[in-house]
Amino acid sequence: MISESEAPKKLSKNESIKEDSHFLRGTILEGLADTSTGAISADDSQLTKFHGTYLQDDRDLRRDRLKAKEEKAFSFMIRVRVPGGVCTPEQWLAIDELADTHANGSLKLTTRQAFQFHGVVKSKLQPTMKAINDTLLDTLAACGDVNRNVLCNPNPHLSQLHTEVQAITKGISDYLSPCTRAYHEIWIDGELSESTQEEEEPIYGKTYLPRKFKISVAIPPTNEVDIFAQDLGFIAVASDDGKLEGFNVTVGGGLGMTHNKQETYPRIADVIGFCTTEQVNQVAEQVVKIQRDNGDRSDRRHARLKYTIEDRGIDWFTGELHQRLGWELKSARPYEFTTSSDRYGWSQGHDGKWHLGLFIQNGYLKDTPEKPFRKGLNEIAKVLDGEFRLTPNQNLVIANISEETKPQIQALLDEYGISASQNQSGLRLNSMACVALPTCGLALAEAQRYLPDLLSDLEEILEQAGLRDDAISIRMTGCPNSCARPSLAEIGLVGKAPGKYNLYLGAKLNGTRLNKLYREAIGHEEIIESLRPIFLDYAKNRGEGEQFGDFCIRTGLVKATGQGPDFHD
Ligand code: SRM
Ligand code: SF4
Repeated sequence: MISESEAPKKLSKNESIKEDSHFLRGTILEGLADTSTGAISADDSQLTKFHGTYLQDDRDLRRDRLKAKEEKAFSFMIRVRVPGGVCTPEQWLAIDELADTHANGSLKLTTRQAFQFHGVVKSKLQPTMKAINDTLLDTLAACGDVNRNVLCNPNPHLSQLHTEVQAITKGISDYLSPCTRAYHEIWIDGELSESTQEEEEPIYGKTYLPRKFKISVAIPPTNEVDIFAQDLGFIAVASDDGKLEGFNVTVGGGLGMTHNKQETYPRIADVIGFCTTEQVNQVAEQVVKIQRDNGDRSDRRHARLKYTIEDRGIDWFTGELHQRLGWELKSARPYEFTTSSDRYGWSQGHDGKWHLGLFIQNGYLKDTPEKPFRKGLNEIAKVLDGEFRLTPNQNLVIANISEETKPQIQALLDEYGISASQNQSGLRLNSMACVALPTCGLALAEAQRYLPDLLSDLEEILEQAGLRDDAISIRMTGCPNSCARPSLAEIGLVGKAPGKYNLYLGAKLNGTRLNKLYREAIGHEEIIESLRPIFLDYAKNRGEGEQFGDFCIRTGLVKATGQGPDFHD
């Protein structure tokens, strides 16, 4: 008789949805054709994630709709995959136009260098997806239990290395893209193919991965991509003369957790070795396959690679990887990260081209009469001879601008008030907030709509303390899923209930140390009154060059945290 502990665990519902979906087709097309509702079926809404779109409803309108006995105000969020965040001016213009014609007039630059549209109604979903594909960007695997948008350092000008590494990033993204023809059939052709040719997913198989999978590629000394938050990471290693030699490999990072569930926690990735440039895709494939075969398919809260590694040990993981590769990773090479912040303002590259780092608050672009930034960026796209780069900090780099075009771009920045919007405190320049309300179905509290006001109040204290220009990172999310990576911010605020946040302190600005719980379920005034004495003390008593997160650890406000459940204490 099989004992209870040996009996195979019941698979989560999503596993049968995937299994029965005929490579992600489900009944999506029938659902789209049904005009009696603005929604699609629950099962299909799990499948559309793999296609890059989520069924949502406007949570601000829920109560009124319920009172009026109307169905929820359903619409779709669409996430556009942009490997390494690189987007041509033509693509920018097309995406920008779609925000007005097909969505709610806003554009969100996400923490994974992607675009999001919100408020796309069902009748416009298919035309929008098709129009996105016409731009040569796509949404396949932007969400779902597959490899997501691959991140890369957004500053192309820092060295020759950056161009090469961006190409490798795009290569990984393409290599791990799902092969299903369902995407093309549903969104481009509008009908399922009658072909009886057997379909295959050589890397993922029929049930794809147990859970989402995330990769980023970092180029030291900067860590904008938050490499230690990723399931799989590649840290570029260069020779003394700046030539790319290969990559240190990291595995098992991830930040999502659930309040009051000790068995869920953020985890910093382990560095497990070094591979050459040519070996990158092989390593990526085998890491994905280990997770495909060993990840927990019974409990989606325990299904990320970080838990597979915690449960079985990093030595098991590395051994399994070596066995599958048929060769061993070399020892990891030395590397150093100085910051995970973006760089702002103008800088000139090794080839004479100009690059401009722009602060976009929370990555949220929606024009108002006072801040017509989308319009301004649109006008810039019309004259730009380089490209846009979305950053993993929800900001924007306008890259590869020629000497001749630079004055024109500067004039447009001035005309549309974008230049003036760049004069911000060090805290704001290092802030991020996730979308949260009203669209995110999982939000417990506000984030994007609230952080700007909280920052204004905190800035008064910073001014008083003489800290206005100090780079201190602060990140807020509406729930502990951690979409703005709050556990890696020197000040992390995680929504617990409407108007209430857990306050975490003590991460390192370079993204190598998690923060730790300092106050629980506090509101606006308590957040301010908790931070006030710390800011004042920091201004007065910090050591030479000491960063805020390090100060919080040294002065014993919180203990430096290692991994796992320790985070909650
Ligand atoms: Fe996220 C779910 C938004 C980056 C961890 N995330 C969601 C959903 C789709 C809510 C849902 O499942 O219904 C959010 C949509 C909100 C909306 O209305 O648009 C959402 N996540 C975002 C974005 C847009 C935040 C932002 O404001 O920029 C980011 C989109 C990235 C992209 O372009 O692909 C975003 N999400 C992240 C990150 C950061 C990262 O990847 O570097 C994390 C933490 C890292 C990690 O995965 O460990 C993250 N999102 C989650 C989780 C928790 C996963 C877990 O392992 O526990 C969920 C919930 C889930 O998957 O069940 C989630
Ligand atoms: Fe939604 Fe939570 Fe992610 Fe914020 S952190 S976007 S509230 S899932």
